[in-house]
Amino acid sequence: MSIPEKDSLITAYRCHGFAVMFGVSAREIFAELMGRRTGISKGKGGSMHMYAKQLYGGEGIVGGQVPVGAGLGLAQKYNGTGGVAWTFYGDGAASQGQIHEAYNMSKLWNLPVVFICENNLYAMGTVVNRHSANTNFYTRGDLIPGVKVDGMKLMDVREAVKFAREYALRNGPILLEMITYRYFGHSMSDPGISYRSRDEVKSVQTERDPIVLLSNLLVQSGVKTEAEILVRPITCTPFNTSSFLCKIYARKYEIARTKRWMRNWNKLKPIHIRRCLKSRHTFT
Ligand SMILES: Cc1ncc(C[n+]2csc(CCOP(=O)(O)OP(=O)(O)O)c2C)c(N)n1
Ligand SMILES: [Mg+2]
Repeated sequence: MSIPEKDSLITAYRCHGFAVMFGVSAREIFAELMGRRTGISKGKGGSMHMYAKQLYGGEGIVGGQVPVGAGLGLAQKYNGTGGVAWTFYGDGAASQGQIHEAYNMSKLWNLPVVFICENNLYAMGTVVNRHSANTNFYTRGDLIPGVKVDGMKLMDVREAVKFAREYALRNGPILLEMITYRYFGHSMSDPGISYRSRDEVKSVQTERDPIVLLSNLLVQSGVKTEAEILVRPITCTPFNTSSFLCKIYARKYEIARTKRWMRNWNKLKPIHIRRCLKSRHTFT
């Protein structure tokens, strides 16, 4: 997946991965989680509110980001940037009125918006068929075409995203429903097993997990052998500088050691917080 610099993106509260993708360092993310002023939102946003250039959050109000996403699409079109606005929301948000208002205006003006419904089958303590009459979220955009994608298959996601971007630029909005799964409860107060069985979670983890599926694909297509795929223990420490990444860790660690906060950390096991490798444009 490759998202050009000019594209904008907005999502709900599960935004850490997007922050990394838009170049925020792991250190700024962790600092934000700890409420520190060195965090990406100066410690005032916390887990749900992370921003970067062209990343518009991180929004805690379920569904509230979707009309803003349509607005981002309007901005892209008005300014003639050639970019698209990626607008994410969950299955729990998909039946809100404001989502449908956003669909309507984006189709009326044919805005370059890719709506992505991350259907992980559960909202807050409830399963999709208890809150939605039509659980085929990709069909719910009225005149907006929708595609159902297996969100657990990396290559499927990649192709769908590529197609949707092209489509949105030429024709206006499109809706992707990514079928995925939530392993954990909704939040810390939800153990995640009162509305589903442990067996269900286990079976997805063993049969449909994206890492398992990608590994199988690599083996089946002869790109890697099973032995190469086997997970090896992480041997990278600041004192083992055998690889490129380890060299980066070591350099960051040496710089960090000169800082006062790090000296106070000496009692703790060293944790190496490196600037995450910028992943935008890394994959094509
Ligand atoms: C307007 C609004 N109503 C209720 C909540 C409380 N709430 C937080 S998350 C959530 C469920 C969202 O489910 P979904 O969109 O499927 O996202 P998921 O947690 O599965 O990623 C609810 C009801 C909220 N944050 N905002
Ligand atoms: Mg959900």
